[in-house]
Amino acid sequence: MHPMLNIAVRAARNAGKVILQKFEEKDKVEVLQKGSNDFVTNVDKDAEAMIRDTILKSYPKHSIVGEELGQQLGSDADYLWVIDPLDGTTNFIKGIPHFAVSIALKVKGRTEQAVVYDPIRGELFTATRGQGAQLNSKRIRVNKATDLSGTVLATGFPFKQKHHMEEYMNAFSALFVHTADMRRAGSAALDLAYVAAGRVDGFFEIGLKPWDTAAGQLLVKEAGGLVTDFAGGNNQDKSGNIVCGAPKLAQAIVKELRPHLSDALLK
Ligand code: 2AM
Ligand code: CA
Ligand code: CA
Ligand code: CA
Repeated sequence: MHPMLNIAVRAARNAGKVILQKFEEKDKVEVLQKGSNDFVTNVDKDAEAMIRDTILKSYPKHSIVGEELGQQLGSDADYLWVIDPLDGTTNFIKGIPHFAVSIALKVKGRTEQAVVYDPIRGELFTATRGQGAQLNSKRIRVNKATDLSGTVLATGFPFKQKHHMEEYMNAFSALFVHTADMRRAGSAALDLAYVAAGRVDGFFEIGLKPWDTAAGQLLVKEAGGLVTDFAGGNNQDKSGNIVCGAPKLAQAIVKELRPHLSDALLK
């Protein structure tokens, strides 16, 4: 295992311990509200601090950006760790055991290492660019679906962008009729990891942040999948609008969604 992936794994497991401990003693979780449906807890922050400490202990010059504690530029800006300490906070708060730690390392802007860790199930998804993706050290691959029939797709609702709800629902309906079923599990990082592992065939969501998808995108690509935006382009990092699956399936998803989406989402 690459030494930097090894550190990412250590950081994810350390954060997972913090999260699990608090999940079991729920009364120690303080819920703070960032927006009308945007929650954060002391656990998100503690887990992010744990990840930062673990990374900086080994790589004190590296830079880090995370959802809760913002960006911390080290003297080496070529190495940027992109972290979501707790992806699926709403599930965590409600007591739904489905959330993850997501850690990616970008070197000069390109993602080289990725970890998505589900502490409840003890499932560790890892990838190094060019070396494939693994679940608990076993090679994983996307399902080789070529069209929508029989597929199960994961998605997320545009809870923060309610102005996009109507077009999302129209696009959803157009796609849904061609699939076997859809899932909305509440952790984008795990949705991507599940695509990589072939547990769902594809995934799409609008308005995600870099820390939601940085690690998951590498997992999907290293598992043989295609990651794209809603126009079939490559702007998903900037727009946060993301579609993925086996290459032909991702294209089939784009083809169904695209006619129902406004220009603002087609990037
Ligand atoms: P978070 O838990 O780290 O905030 C799922 O759609 C994605 O959106 C998750 O990655 C989740 O990340 C984020 N999210 C933020 N607020 C949400 C909400 N109210 N409901 C569901 N997901 C939310
Ligand atoms: Ca959040
Ligand atoms: Ca997230
Ligand atoms: Ca989060």
